[in-house]
Amino acid sequence: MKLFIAGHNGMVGGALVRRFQREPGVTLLLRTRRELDLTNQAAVAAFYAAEKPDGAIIAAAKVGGILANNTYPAEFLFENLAIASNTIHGAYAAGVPRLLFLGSSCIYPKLAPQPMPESSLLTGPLEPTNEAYAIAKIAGLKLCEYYRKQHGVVYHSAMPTNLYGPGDYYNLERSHVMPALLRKFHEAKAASRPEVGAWGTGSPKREFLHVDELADACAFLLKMDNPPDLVNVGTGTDVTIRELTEIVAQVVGFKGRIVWDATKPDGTPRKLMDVSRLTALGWQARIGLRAGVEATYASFLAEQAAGTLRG
Ligand code: GFB
Repeated sequence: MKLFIAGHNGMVGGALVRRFQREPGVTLLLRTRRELDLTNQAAVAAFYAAEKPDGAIIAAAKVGGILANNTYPAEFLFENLAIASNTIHGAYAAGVPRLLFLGSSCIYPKLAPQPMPESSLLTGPLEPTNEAYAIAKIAGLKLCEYYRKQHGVVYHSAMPTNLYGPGDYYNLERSHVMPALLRKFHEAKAASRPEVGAWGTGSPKREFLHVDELADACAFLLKMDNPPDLVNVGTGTDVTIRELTEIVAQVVGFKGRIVWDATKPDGTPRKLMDVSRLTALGWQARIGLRAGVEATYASFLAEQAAGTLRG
C-alpha cells in the first residue's frame, strides 16, 4: 500500500510515520510544506494525479492552543477548510480509494453530554474559543461522509481528544496546555524561580491521549473493511487542569507555587470523549497519563539537547 500522510512533520504526522514505518507492506508518501502547499487546490490535485496513492491520512492542519485559536479565527477557518477540501476532493478526483481524516474533540457542542458520544455532533452551539477550527473540522468529516455515501469511496474520520507527545510545539503563547506547562516548569526549575503562571482557573477538565496511541488507532481503523464514518479516539478519563499542573510539576521536579491568571480563557468546561464505539470495535488506549507525561518530558529534554525543539 502506498500511503500518503499529509502533515508528516507535525506531532500527529510524526507519530503516524513512526507507526506505519513498522507496518509490513506500507510505503510512505510524504511531502514537506515547501514541496506541497496543501492550501493550493491545483498543486494538491496535480500531486494526487501524479502519485496515485492507495490511501491517505489527513493529519495536516493549522493547530494551536486556546489563545491561538481565539486570536486568529480567520486563519484557523480558512486554512483548515482549504486543507480539508483540497486533500479530500483531490483524493477522490484522482481515484484514491481510501482516506482517513483527523478532526478534534472540539467539534462537539460546548455543553454536550459528558462523555460525548459521536451522536452529539451538531446538536448545540460550539465553544466560542475554537469555533473556527471546529467548523473546518466538521466540514472535513462531512465531506468524507458525503463522498462515501454518494461515491462509494471509503473515506472516514477519527476525532482525537487533546493530544500530547514527542514533536509537540512549545511556543508559550500559541501552544496547548501540556507543552506549555512542561516548558514553564522546566525553565522555572532551572532558574530556581518560586512560582509559575498558569492560565484560567484550573477547573476545566480535559482528557489527554498520547499521540502514539492515536497513530495506533489510525492503523487499526485503516485495516477495517467497513470503518465507522466517525469515531472518537480517547482514553475515556479526564483530569482538571489543576490536577494536570500537579502531575507535570511532579514529573519535572518543580516544587514552587502555581499562580492562576483568570484573565486568560478557561475554554470549554469539559470535553470527555465517549470511547465506547472504538472500544466495541476492539481498540483501547493503554498509556496512563503519568507515564505519558514522563515519556514526553524525556522527549522534550532530548529535543532540546538536539536543537530540534519546536516553538
Ligand atoms: O490546551 P489548551 O490550550 O486548549 O488549554 P483547549 C486547555 C486548558 O488549559 C484551558 C488551560 O482551560 C487553558 O486555560 N491552561 C492553563 C493553559 N495554563 C495554560 C498554558 O500555559 N497554556 C495553555 N495553552 N493553556 C484547544 C482548542 O482547546 O484544544 C483547539 O483551542 C483544539 O481547537 C485543542 O481542539 C485540542 O483544550 O481549551
